[in-house]
Amino acid sequence: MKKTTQLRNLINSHQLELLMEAHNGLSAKIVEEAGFKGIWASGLSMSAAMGVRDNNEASWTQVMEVLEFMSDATSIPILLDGDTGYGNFNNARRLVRKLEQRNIAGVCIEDKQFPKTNSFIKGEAQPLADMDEFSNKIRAMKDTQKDDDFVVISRIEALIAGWGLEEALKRAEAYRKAGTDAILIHSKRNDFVEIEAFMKEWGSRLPVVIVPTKYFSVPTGKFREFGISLAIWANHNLRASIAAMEQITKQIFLEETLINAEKNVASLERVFQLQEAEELAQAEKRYLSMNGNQSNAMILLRNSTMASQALLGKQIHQMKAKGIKEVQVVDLNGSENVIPSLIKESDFLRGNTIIANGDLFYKPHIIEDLMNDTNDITIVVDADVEPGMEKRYITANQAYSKELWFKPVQLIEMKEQWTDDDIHGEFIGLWKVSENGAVKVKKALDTLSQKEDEKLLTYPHLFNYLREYLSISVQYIKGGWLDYKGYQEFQNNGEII
Ligand code: SPV
Ligand code: MG
Repeated sequence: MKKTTQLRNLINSHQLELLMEAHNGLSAKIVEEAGFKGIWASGLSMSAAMGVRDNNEASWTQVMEVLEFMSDATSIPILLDGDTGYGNFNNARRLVRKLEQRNIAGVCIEDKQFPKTNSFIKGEAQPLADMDEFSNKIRAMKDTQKDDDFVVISRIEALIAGWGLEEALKRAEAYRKAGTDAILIHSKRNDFVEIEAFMKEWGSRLPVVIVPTKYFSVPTGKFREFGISLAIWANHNLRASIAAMEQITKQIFLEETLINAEKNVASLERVFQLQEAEELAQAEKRYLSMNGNQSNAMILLRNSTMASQALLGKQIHQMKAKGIKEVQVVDLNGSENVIPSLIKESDFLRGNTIIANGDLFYKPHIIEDLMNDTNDITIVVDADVEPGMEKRYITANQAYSKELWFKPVQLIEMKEQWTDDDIHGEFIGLWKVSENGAVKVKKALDTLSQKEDEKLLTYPHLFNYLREYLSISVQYIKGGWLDYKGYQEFQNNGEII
């Protein structure tokens, strides 16, 4: 249902409805999630959140920017606190046009003069708008709206300014005649006396809206009893967030650590959830891999020394040059073991994903061949291998051969130790998964991490497990690459620039 229609239905529902304040996209989302049927875009709260006063210090276009975020973030209607309409009838009717374009369901304007002041600051001293001029402003707004359901509410400040009930009723009637959809009767008393008196006289000529900020102790049942249509909890998200921010800021300032603060803040997961990060992840799966050849890459960075950073830069550059659009660098924070990070970032494995150690430097054809490979899982193996330390040796169904380069080669086993007779090469820390391969790898990581401490898992664990039910193809190379140590040696000799 259109947002305008939703708001109109709330106002005409013949029962008390409740709006909750929001002042940005985030708070608007929270209001919708809680179950409220509508949002009050409070002038006080939006201005305070911007760090300025509720005196039209934020321009109406700045307010509009905030509203756009709020509206995009939610599907329930937003009623804008439009202050005085930001000028005369002409400004107010332009406001209506712009609000409709941004899918804002309605606006409430108050019969004060621009620039206004918040009603709870020296209310008596505030000049009211001329009643006839304000009525014409309402007419101009109603004449301008394109959508019949767009709501224009007139807020009467006569009680705030101390002009009394009679003036309030006179104005309400004038605004009704001008075509307003509802009357907001405002009071700064801490009881319900003024509103009660107004309601008794007003009856049900038009729906009535209230803002019980100052008479917060009046039970909601009383609003129902007197036939109020809409009550607005006008500033409580703003005030709650001020209290929360002050508390956490003070705590972190005094403690100079996050140790105790962590439990007092929303989790990062909650932040991502409110931002709907998962929706983007799903969309990426759909739209980023449309072209079967489009690859992404994940680089696992073990340390962040200068040499490592240089290699990383080279590798990213090379990948981008080969058309890999998305390169995700995962910092292992000095850990030698890549598996826990692979598990953590496994969402990134999605098809045509290249996984590379950060400390690699290789000839461009190596990555090109890997990108063009269509097998589910392919590992790059250097056939030029000698016994040595810290290597991932492999045994394949076929040794490297100049003549038999076209024959498919499959992994038999990956080993931590050299064995004399059957080593066919060394895995260089560069591999690729297809979409199907990505699913299998994720499953394997899941199963393995349930069986064993993930910190103890290594590439040999992963590949030897996978090859039991899936063939892992081997892309042989002969040299043409350097790791971190090799790179450093040459660099020290001034031979690589
Ligand atoms: C607002 O929320 O900005 C309002 C309501 O206008 S009040 O602050 O009660 O005037
Ligand atoms: Mg306001």
